[in-house]
Amino acid sequence: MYRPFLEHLENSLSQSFDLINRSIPEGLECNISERKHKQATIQSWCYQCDELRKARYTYIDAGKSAQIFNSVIYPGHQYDLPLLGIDFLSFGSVKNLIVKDFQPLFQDEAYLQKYVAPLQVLHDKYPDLSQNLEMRFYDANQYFSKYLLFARTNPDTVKTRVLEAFKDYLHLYWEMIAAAKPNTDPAAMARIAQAQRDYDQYSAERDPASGLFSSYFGHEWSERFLYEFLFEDAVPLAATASK
Ligand code: BLA
Repeated sequence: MYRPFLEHLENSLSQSFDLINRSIPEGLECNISERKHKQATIQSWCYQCDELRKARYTYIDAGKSAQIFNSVIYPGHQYDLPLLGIDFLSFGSVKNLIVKDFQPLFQDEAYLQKYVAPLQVLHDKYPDLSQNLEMRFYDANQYFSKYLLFARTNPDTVKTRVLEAFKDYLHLYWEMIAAAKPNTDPAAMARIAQAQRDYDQYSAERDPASGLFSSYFGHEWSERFLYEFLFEDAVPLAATASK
C-alpha cells in the first residue's frame, strides 16, 4: 500500500543527495516472521551524506493485516533544522493512519517562525489530512509542529491526496535543507547533537510500535531494533537506572 511512497522517497533522496550507505546493525536490516497468523517481513534502509547524518526508512509488510511505512531523516549536526518524520500505517485496510511532519527540535518562537511557518501553505492545501486528532502516546507540543499531516483516511485517499501531500512535504523539506546555512561552531553543533539525542530518547520511550514489533519478531529483537537502529542514540531505561 505504501510502496509508491517508499519508491518516491528513495528516488527523491538519491536525486537530491550524494548518498552513501550507512550500516544497519547485524540482524536488524531485515526480519521475517513465520508465526501463525503473524506472517510479516520488515526491511530497513539507511543512508548518509554531507547534509544528512541519518536517513532511515522501514517497511513492514504483513499482507492484508498490516502495511507500515516509517521514516526519520536527521540532518547533520551543523543544521538546526527539524527532523522529517513519517509514519503511515494501515491495519486490514480499515484503519489507515498517516502522520507526516517537520519535527521541531525546539519550540521557541524564532525557531517555529523560521522552520514551521513555511509549512502552513501545505497544511492549508490539505485540510482534509490535518484532522486535529488527539495523541495518546506522544505529546503534541513536543517534537511536533502545528502543521503536521495527521489523519485517519482510506486506501483511495492514500493513493491520491496522501501521495500528493507526501511529495509536497518532501519537496519543501529538501528546499529548506538547500537553503540552510551550516553552522560548524562546536558549541552550536553540540547543542544540536544533544537535541537530536533527546528526540531519540523521547521517541524510543514513547514509541507505540514496540508491542507491534514484539508480536511479530519477539521482545529481544524488538528492543534491539528500537535502541540499536531506529533510535540508536537513546539509552534503554534499564541501562540508565543501573548507571
Ligand atoms: C502512532 N505509530 C503509531 C502507532 C504505531 C506506530 C503502531 C499506533 C497506532 C494506533 O494503534 O493508533 C508504528 N512507529 C511505528 C513504527 C515505527 C515507529 C512501525 O517508530 C518504526 C518503524 N511516529 C514516528 C514518526 C512520527 C510518528 C517518525 O515514528 C512522526 C511523524 C508519529 N505515530 C505518530 C503519531 C502517532 C503514531 C503522532 C499517533 C500516536 C498517538 O496517538 O499519540
